[in-house]
Amino acid sequence: MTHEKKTYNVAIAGATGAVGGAMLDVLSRRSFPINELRLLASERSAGKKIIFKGQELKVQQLSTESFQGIDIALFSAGASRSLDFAPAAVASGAVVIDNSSAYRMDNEVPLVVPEVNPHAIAQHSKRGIIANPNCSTIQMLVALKPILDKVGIKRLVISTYQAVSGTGAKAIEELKQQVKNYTDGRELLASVYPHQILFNCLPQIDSFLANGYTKEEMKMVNETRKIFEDDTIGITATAVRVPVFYGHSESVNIETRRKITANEVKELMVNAPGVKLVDNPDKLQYPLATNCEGDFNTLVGRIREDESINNGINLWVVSDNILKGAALNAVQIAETYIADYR
Ligand code: NAP
Ligand code: 12T
Repeated sequence: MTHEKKTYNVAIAGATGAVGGAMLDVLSRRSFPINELRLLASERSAGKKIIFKGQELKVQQLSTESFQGIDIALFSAGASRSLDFAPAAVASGAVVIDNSSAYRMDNEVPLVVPEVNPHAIAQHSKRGIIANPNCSTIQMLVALKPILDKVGIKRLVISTYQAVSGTGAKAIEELKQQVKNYTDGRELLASVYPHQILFNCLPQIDSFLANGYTKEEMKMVNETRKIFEDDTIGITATAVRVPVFYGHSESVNIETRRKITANEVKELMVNAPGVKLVDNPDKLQYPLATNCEGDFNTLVGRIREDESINNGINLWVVSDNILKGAALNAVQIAETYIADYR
């Protein structure tokens, strides 16, 4: 007798976007066990055809009726769509894996990086929703987890250098247009970002809060504490948009609770799940945004002891923000969910 492998009905809300497109790619590359795949987007894209594994699928308009028979709903259509439609997906019997910021800090919604806190997925039953963290948080925590486990973390000082693809398809287009207009000698137009992004570094990602930080910076503070289940870690961040298409880079300064050497950190990184150590200064090799595209791993390098304090380490962390920062992490959550909780 042959046993058929269990398969699932999967919906993608935001299937035509930068993240949604990557979700299709990741589901295919990882041979996720799909029975039916339902592609959802706005009215604008309804009827559009998308090829998945050689099969033509028609995009449907996202509505409260979209989720009949769906087991897993991957949301990547913006926070307001998650707030409007995730409850309907849950009511239809689906588990929602949400890429937006809508539910991340909800006490009844687990916030998960599978390499870091897969056990939190058990909390999915409270609201039927599992949240995917912010892209900058995810890649940082993949690198920090082995250090946390080995010597503890007291404080983090972070600066990010984030790609325009994090903002979505329109921002990728805006940087391309500015490159083209520059080479054609025409005026550069900015509409997605408040200032020209070409040849610039914008110290603003998402909107400003009353404390002078941006929402993106505070996501790194609050999401890290939630995922590490430790509200005592000191965290301060500056999030910067740079004219890079794909790949977020981060400078991470860590004050550890106990001493660890740079060599010991390198050894941890060699064995860390989801990490690729790229740290050969002699050969001018270090993590680069141009080398992370399409890679499921987070690249870690420039590992040094911070000589200004007793227990300090510096890292340079780079990952494909659309993959580990969004689509891959969401699909990994789905894989752990079906393996352990279904
Ligand atoms: P994008 O390229 O702009 O794509 C947006 C997607 O949402 C498109 O498929 C769009 O469909 C759909 N959409 C927009 N308005 C809609 C509506 N009223 N009803 C139904 N669908 C609608 O953006 P993206 O980069 O893929 O990001 C999408 C979302 O993912 C973001 O808003 C954010 O919440 C989340 N995200 C999370 C991370 C993270 O850090 N984990 C990173 C990036 C993005 P149309 O084609 O019909 O317009
Ligand atoms: N503003 O999902 O613009 O919280 O790069 C992700 C990326 C918000 C989020 C960005 C953003 C999120 C960005």
